Amino acid sequence: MSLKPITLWGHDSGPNAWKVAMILEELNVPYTHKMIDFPDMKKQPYESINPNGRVPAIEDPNTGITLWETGAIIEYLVETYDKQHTISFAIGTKEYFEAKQWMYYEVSGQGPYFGQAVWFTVYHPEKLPGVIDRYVNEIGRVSGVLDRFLKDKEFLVGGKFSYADAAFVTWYAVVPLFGDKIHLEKDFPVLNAWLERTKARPAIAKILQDREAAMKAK
Ligand SMILES: N[C@@H](CCC(=O)N[C@@H](CS)C(=O)NCC(=O)O)C(=O)O
Repeated sequence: MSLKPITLWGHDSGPNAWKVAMILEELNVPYTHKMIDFPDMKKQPYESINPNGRVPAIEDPNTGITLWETGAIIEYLVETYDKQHTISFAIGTKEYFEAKQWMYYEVSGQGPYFGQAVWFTVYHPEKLPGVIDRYVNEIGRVSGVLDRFLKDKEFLVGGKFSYADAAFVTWYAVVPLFGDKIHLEKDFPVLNAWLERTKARPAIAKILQDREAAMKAK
């Protein structure tokens, strides 16, 4: 069956929509990645696609479904378009639930902490060292969890690459902003090797290149 392209609403530098692009690319599902600036997300017509005024959101002409929130979108994409379970797991299996566990950890435990660490380090008008420390320390804590769990494992779930691994990649690109405070290679070598393994996949590497090109074009 030939699929019509899914519209993916994203932002050139924001990490979240690029996670969705990785999944679409991995699954070979056609899509059009439309960029929207932060102020325009909080106005019509975009607000009728995502009332939360953020990206990502998708509009899927094949099913008539519009969705927002990265985790919900990724679950939808794999359950709709990965019937062969190339990057996901059969419904109801142990691995199916474990992959969800890691993705929920990513959307609630990685994204918000990494995002606030960036906000308070780079954008917040006052420098609040206690707040910066709190969020940067959380990056260390979350990274420690992954580093310990991945010891002797190639990927997070079921011994194969899955959407759960892909979900963590883009937020790690912010780590250089914190200078000496976080050294992935030195402090979290297992995590670092897993990120490199994941980033070496052709679909993931392509999206990271697309993101760089979109940021440069801005
Ligand atoms: N929980 C949301 C977070 C979405 C989010 O914060 N996206 C950022 C870009 S990566 C955004 O749209 N920011 C706009 C803003 O903060 O005004 C999700 O995972 O989809």
